[in-house]
Amino acid sequence: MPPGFEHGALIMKRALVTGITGQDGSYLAEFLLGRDDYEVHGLVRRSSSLNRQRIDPIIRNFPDAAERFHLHYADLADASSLSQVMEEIRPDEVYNLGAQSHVRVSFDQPLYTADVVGLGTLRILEAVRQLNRSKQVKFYQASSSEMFGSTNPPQGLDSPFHPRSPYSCAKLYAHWQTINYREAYGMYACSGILFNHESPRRGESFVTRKITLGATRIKEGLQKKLIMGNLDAKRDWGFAGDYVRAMWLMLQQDQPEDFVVAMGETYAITEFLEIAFNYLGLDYTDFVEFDQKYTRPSEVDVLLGDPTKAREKLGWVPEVDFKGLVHMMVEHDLELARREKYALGYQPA
Ligand code: NDP
Ligand code: GDR
Repeated sequence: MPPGFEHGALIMKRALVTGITGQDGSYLAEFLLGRDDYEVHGLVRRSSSLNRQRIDPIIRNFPDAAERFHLHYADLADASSLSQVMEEIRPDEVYNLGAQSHVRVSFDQPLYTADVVGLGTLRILEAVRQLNRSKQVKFYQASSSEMFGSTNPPQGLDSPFHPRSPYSCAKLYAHWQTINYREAYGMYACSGILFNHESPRRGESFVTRKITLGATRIKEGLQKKLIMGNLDAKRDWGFAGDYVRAMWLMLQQDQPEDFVVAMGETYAITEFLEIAFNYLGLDYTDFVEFDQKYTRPSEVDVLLGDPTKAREKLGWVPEVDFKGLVHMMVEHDLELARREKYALGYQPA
């Protein structure tokens, strides 16, 4: 009988995803629903207007979404809401992706960031521990390459941590809490240390999306300049759709372990700019200007991950390379810019 079947019937697993409205949450939900043997439950926060653009297509694209895709109100800042949802859903797998995830913003809101990213993880770990008394729940923590901060590249599982922002200090706290729950309570808990991953669904204020939105709007005559911060930083950038597969693979192993997920290549922001603008027949140096307000009090200069363990043990292979990622994002945002231009009354070419 194929795996996932018992007495001829498909056994459904229940996944609970915090941060389902974010970039990764939306890709992970699609990936799990695409497998047929998952019911996906996402946590959403109450806001004055709906913020579900990334997950709306799921409801359209999966005909059985009404049965297999469910949203629940809860907040990582509110322990009682987490316990309540955990009890109600009784998930098999929990993916903790919710966070105030903007590094620059964490300098403006350090306490809030520490609460949601650091204590929020502890709150959900506690809710999982309570449920673990009656069933085995597997837990995935979205840890970050930012935890390596100023550590010399390449950064891997044996590298020391040196966080450089309130965000990364909070992520490091959550990383160690995850490990401690595994060691103290025997919980199946994994920390995935993921390097930067991007997509057309990336938030508009992260550097890659800011570039592809800016370049395409400049191309269509909707914007004249692109104002940015430190262009010397280097990042190891991959495609978010590839990275959510690694999260799932981590929870399918015999033993819970931590993994670094990265492409193993690093590029300067100027290289991202060059590929994006060149694709549109433009030279970025004609349009990019500097503003101090986009810099950080302490910067992470170079990130370059070592994904050897993820490749060897999980069999994880990314499908989109750096150039393919930049082109995918530019093509998507060019279409958006064209639609914006058309809506403003320009005639389509
Ligand atoms: P996003 O910023 O796109 O999404 C963050 C999600 O967290 C949103 O759904 C947001 O909800 C939710 N959230 C924020 N605050 C709370 C709260 N108080 N309670 C419950 N949910 C909350 O992040 P990504 O998808 O890019 O990243 C996913 C996770 O992976 C994050 O934890 C991030 O820190 C981490 N990470 C990301 C990397 C990357 O390169 N993308 C790399 C390494 C780690 P809402 O829509 O309501 O704001
Ligand atoms: P990062 O991503 O801080 O690596 O965190 P971001 O895209 O914000 O910055 C990358 C680098 O670009 C420089 N930079 C700018 N950044 C932004 N946002 N806007 C600018 O105008 C700009 N100009 C230059 C930054 O200084 C930085 O060096 C992301 C988030 O997704 C985290 O949640 C995640 O944990 C890490 O990636 C891995």
